[in-house]
Amino acid sequence: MADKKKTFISSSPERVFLVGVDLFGANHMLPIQDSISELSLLSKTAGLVVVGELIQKLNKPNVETYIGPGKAVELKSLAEETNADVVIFDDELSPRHLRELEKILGGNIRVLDRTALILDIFAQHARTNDGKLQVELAQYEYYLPRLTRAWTHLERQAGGGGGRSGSVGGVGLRGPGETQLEVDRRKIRHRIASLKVQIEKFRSHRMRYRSKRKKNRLPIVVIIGYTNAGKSTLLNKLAGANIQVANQLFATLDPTTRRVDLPDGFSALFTDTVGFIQKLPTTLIAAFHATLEEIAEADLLLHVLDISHPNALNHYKIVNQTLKLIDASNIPVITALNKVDRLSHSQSAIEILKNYEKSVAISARNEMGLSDLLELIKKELFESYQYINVRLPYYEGSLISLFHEVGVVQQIVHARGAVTISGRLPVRYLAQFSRWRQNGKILSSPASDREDKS
Ligand SMILES: Nc1nc2c(ncn2[C@@H]2O[C@H](COP(=O)(O)OP(=O)(O)OP(=O)(O)O)[C@@H](O)[C@H]2O)c(=O)[nH]1
Ligand SMILES: [Mg+2]
Repeated sequence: MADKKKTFISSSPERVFLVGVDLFGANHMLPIQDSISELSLLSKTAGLVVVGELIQKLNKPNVETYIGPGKAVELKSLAEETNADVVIFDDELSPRHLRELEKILGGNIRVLDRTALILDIFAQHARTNDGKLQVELAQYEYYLPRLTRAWTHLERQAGGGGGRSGSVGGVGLRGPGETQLEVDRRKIRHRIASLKVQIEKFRSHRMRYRSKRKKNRLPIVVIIGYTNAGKSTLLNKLAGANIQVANQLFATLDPTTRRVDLPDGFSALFTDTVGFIQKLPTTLIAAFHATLEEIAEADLLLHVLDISHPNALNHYKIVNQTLKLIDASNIPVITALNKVDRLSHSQSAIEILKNYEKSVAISARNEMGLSDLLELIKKELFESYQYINVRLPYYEGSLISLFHEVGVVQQIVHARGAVTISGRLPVRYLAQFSRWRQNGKILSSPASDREDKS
């Protein structure tokens, strides 16, 4: 494969002009101004400079130009006045919208939408080979129907280097490099097919790893939440992990799993995942197979919410909505209300807690509330465990190992061809052991017998 990703050192960051539409009657998850502020943060995360914004109230989007045609002309002059290289719309634009808008804006200003911007950030932040392949696939699938537009960009760049910054790999153009986009649709489809095969290989590898993990039977807690809520910070603190933390959107793309010790000798596997955001197209969510698979396997979801964010309640709803979209709303959830260190005294965490079911107030950064959180997680995961004392003959080897796999062993005594185990088991396994149950405590073993304490 020819050099797929070029590195571009641009002399100055690209300048972007943001456009939002306040659609009448639409079910907005965030007020339009907040949605634009988020788009502005996304732009900064992508390394861009925001030079202006425009919001239009509309009953419905214009079929050709999304905003009204008159507004589009106004946008052109505003973008030119502010020396913008790129105009970014807060909503996903159809290929037709993109074509028409580019016609109006002329050859020097590119038009992108929120999805393309997020894809660009993903392309910059993907670390693992698997993650990179998934982002590349999502980019091709997004750009395939918009290929004419990509062509015009590339032609322009080939003929003397893009916008003012001269950066050929500007926002929305990172990832699949020129060589990939210069080929025809057939070749791109071919690449998509080959990416899918490679991604499938990673997937089956993960499945094998997972079934091994399953055999290990440690419960799985998946950390989810809005982007920038503090998910990675929390896992770093709980497990001494070393995941990159940043005051950026989508700092994490690839799941990381670590073992975390819970109170009373229990433990579980915790996985950090990609954050959610409003207006995230389902096609983009679908690109995150690895994260989705993790979520589907979870025994418990740990929803991290930045309670100090002015839109916290909206973020909470958006995450729950996304869980529904990906069919994960039946998995039990605990909410960690994070960043309480940033709350002012007037915002009593106790008052806020009342709004959320099964929640704990924490500060991941300052390690506040973490033991309460772990206690709640332990309860949620293990409350169905019951104390049992069994005497298993050695020929019941598979039951002996099952106890170790699924239970929490407190004491083991080997004596006279049998092993006596006391400890806790998930209720659903009790029946298998009932035949070997004994009452009372383990008798102290004769001196000749080996004794293991675990
Ligand atoms: N004040 C305060 N800041 C926090 C706390 N926890 C995390 N942060 C900050 O919030 C920002 C985001 O933290 P991350 O852990 O990267 O958040 P994330 O949810 O993993 O974000 P993405 O991976 O981008 O979705 C960083 O600047 C953290 O230092 C907290 O308890 N208090
Ligand atoms: Mg993260």
